[in-house]
Amino acid sequence: LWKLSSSYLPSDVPSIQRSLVKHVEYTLARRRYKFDRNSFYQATAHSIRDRLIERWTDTQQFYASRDGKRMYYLSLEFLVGRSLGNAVSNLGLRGAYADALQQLGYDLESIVAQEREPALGNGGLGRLASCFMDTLATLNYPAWGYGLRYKYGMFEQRIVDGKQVEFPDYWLTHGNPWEVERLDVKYLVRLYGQVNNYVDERSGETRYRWEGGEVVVAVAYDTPIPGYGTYNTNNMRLWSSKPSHEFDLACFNAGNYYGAVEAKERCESITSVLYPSDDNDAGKALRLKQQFFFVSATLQDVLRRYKKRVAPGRTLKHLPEKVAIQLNDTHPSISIPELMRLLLDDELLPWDDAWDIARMTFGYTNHTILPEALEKWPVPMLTELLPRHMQIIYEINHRFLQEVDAMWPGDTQKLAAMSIIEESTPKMVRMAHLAVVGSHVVNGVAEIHTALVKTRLFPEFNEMYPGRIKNVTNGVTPRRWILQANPAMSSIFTSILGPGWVNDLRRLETLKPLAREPSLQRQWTHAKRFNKERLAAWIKANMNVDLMPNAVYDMQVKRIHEYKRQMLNILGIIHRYATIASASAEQRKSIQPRVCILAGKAAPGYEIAKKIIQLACGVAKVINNDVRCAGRLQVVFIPNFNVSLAELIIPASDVSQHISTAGMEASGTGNMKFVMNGGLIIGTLDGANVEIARAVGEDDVFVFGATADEVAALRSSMHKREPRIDERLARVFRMIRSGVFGSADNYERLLDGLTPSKDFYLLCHDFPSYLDAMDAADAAYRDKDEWTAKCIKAACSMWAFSSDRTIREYARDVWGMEPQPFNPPH
Ligand code: 26W
Repeated sequence: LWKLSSSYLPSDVPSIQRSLVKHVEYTLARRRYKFDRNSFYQATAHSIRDRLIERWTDTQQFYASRDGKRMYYLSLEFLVGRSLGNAVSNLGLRGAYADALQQLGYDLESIVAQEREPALGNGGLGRLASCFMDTLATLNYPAWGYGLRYKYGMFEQRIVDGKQVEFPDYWLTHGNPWEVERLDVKYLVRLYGQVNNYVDERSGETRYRWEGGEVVVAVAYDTPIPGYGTYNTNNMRLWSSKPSHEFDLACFNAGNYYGAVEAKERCESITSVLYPSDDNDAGKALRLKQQFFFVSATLQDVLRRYKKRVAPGRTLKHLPEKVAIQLNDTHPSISIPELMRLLLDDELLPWDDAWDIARMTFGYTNHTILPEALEKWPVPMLTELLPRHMQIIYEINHRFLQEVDAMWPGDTQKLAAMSIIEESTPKMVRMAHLAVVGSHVVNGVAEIHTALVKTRLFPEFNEMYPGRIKNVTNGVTPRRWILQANPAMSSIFTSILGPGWVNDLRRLETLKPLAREPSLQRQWTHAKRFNKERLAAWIKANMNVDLMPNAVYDMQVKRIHEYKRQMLNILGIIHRYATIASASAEQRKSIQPRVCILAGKAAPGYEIAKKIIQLACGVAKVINNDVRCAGRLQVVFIPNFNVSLAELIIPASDVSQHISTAGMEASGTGNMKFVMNGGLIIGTLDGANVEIARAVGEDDVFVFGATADEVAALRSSMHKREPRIDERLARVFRMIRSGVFGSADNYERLLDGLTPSKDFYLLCHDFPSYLDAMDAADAAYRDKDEWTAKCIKAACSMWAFSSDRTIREYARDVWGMEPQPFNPPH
């Protein structure tokens, strides 16, 4: 058997071709008919998958034999994007597959474009998880991602009559060649039920057991995660819910056939849909079920793997030496009481031991300080769904509040502020407090964000646990965001530096002294031009708009949110329009041509965000049809922004906007991607913009607006402020109210929020300095050579924003984990 299975698949062109045809004929059962492009996409995916599986199983066996520390990244979201292009490139087989396909009459790029991307995430947080997966494999860290296999991913956004309409994203229509269904890897997950106690005969102690209720099955779906230029291949395990047999018997025997079938359907619904909101927790019971279902299956799996390995003297006390679990925001933080329950009720450990183990195992990453995005669950809901967990949370809180009282004796205000339970009606469990208390490290995602986490979000916790809150600035993977998204620019880097820069972004620094060299500048300008034309061709084909090729391409693409201030961008665009419209034909010639691109989804229930999209579309329609703007200004709202579109849009940008009200964007990761692709930032001193400005130099970032400290002061004096607004802004408001961009009634709520005394996001305050920053960017763009030099220098200063740097920091400061490279057997 060993002899039969131990050979490896060859990856020369003829072998690849044989594997492609074999998959079309046998895997797809399309022998001798229907050899179309989609069949070849499926076949190519399966052919690559075979090669991934070899590396993957070898790697996993190797990790098991080495018994080093492993990290598990728990995330309710993974925004993976397309896999084929990424896999061929990470495996170093792009050339071989391109040749193999070409000789069969297909072009790799159009095959890659056949793939439907899984959108199992909302935005920044989910995409960050996927960038981390790429880096963890590339740097040979023994790590697994754990998540949920939603049947419906992030909704598809269409623009109908200038408004967002949501359509379901059933991404599995054509199957998913990247996953391996593990029908043998399954766990039972309990919901509801009751807690019974009994006396342990050996110790005489009272013990607890959670019993009854409904039992759901979690089935594993595994996806191999290849690293770039390494043999190591990690795993992402996503759970899908199924009804259990145990469940059948209980319900069907009770004689309620229809009720039982309905209940079975409810089981499957747990993993049916991703919640498409990234800013507030609607307090939905189904969402809590998703979180617990995910956590319970994951912890059972992790503990089973840990226990499988028998080593002398090893007990559960040593778990934190072998296992690190990272909580991607509070979404999986019910892990903390669940691990406690497993250790107390199943393993019969004493409380203090269990607590030390749990705390040393978990790390918690905070991604937002916006109060409305901090998760809280009503105590009655938790008590019903997870009665034992509610008990454990109360016990954790009781012990924690004793510590608080010991530190600040008699300070009831401190107790109320820090308690895991909020004394409201109904009472609420503050998941962030639970996560801080139950983790050994809490981290923010950019320097300014971490500072605000320490001073504004958790000041008392920071005092009580000095050193627990750390900063680990986000990063993005250069494999997807430079190499794959921008082949034109990548080939410039590779031709000068060789291919090593992809795994060592610091090497780009050596290009900075060449930034003014004409030959590099020429190549750079060509690449940018190529990327703009590539985007313009897509927009022509999909939206029937002809973009000017020579304009400044100005972009703001991200989730639509008031704090991200797409509205400020639109107000700026209207101002530009007004300027053009009132200029003489002669004056108009001196106005810098500009293409403004916006894209992003609004949460389905977020009315104001939807109005912002409507205004953007209304403004685009008017401007694009006004002859006075011809050759000067165009505006496009690209529908259904997702990872694949980001890969197309970002490399075409000259400038991009990251203009959140200071203090509100935790980090941002789009900002990093744009600069890496040779675009400059117009931005506030918020999130990672601050660090990017420091890395590339203040002169090459167009900074404007109130700082985070000023924002705080301005808000507290807001009601006292004189209601005077900038004359240019007043003109913009008048235009919107005049109805040129569609009935003013549509926009009244938007404008009403912008009176200076109500303007929470400080658009009025920042508007003048925003226009100054725009003017500065326009002026800088006029000197083409100088502009190109700025872009080259900026792009080549971005090494610290590679997720490789980020993950090394986590490994050192949070996980205590070493790389484990596996040397290929051939
Ligand atoms: C409870 C609903 C919910 C769902 C998702 C609340 C909050 C979220 C996320 C925290 C939203 C998110 O994606 N945050 C973003 O995380 C990125 C990665 O760290 C940061 O770069 C962004 O600044 C932050 O907004």
